[in-house]
Amino acid sequence: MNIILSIAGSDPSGGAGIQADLKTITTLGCYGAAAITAITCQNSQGVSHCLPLSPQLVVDQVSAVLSDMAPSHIKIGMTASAEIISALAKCLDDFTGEIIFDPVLKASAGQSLLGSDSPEAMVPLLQRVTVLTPNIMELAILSGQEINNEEEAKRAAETLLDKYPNIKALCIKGGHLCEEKKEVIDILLVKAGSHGNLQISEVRHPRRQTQNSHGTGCTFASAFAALHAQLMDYQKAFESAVLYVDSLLEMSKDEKIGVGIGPLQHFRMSNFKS
Ligand code: PXL
Repeated sequence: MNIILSIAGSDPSGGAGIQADLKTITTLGCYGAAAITAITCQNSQGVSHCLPLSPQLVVDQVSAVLSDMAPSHIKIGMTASAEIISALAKCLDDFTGEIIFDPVLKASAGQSLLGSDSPEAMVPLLQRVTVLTPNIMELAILSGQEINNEEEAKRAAETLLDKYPNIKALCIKGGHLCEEKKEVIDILLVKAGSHGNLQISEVRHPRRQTQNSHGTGCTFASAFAALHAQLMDYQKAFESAVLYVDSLLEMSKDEKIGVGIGPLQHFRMSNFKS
């Protein structure tokens, strides 16, 4: 039995954040626990407010879970404030399992979800986590490098992997790269062996035409965590997580929930085989 703890913001419309994480973890056959960093008010049309919880309340939720059960993996999404990031980095110091960090900076509709204008606020967690799952915009901001193509994306990822020795694997979600192309390229970089040689691989898949894509980033990182807990291999977890999200986008495209960018329909995925 694999237990995954998600630490993320709440999306009351159920599309992103902790709600998407728990649906993903559940349909992939793991037990999901959840500690909330912030309450957002949002729906398929955008985020109207965001209230970060106090760092102590976030840490107390995490401690309540970790003192009672033993998650093998922790997935972190929206962190909401520089103070929550520092407090989380400190409270996860003794955790020895994998920590998958989706470094959420903005909602897809553009609102800041970091609560700080400076991506430097993320440094304490970047020093602590083992897997990073940025999209192209997050990768460009965190590395301080411009990204217009696949080669620049790999270079930016290498910069982060050099800078943060604890990060063992970095998944680049390529959906926002070359958006005019019919194909999406997702890239995995894994530090292999004691010298940290990099193994780089990619998965190419068709770009899905759909209005229902809210929560795709949260879902990918949670799927990676749940699949890695079972497969114990970065490459296999990456390939399977890409397939999970791609299948979910396809299966969610016809029915609309909400009037804006609709959510994914995780309940259609209970037969997914990794
Ligand atoms: O997908 C980024 C994200 C993460 N977490 C929460 C969100 C969003 C996007 O809206 O609301 C809570």
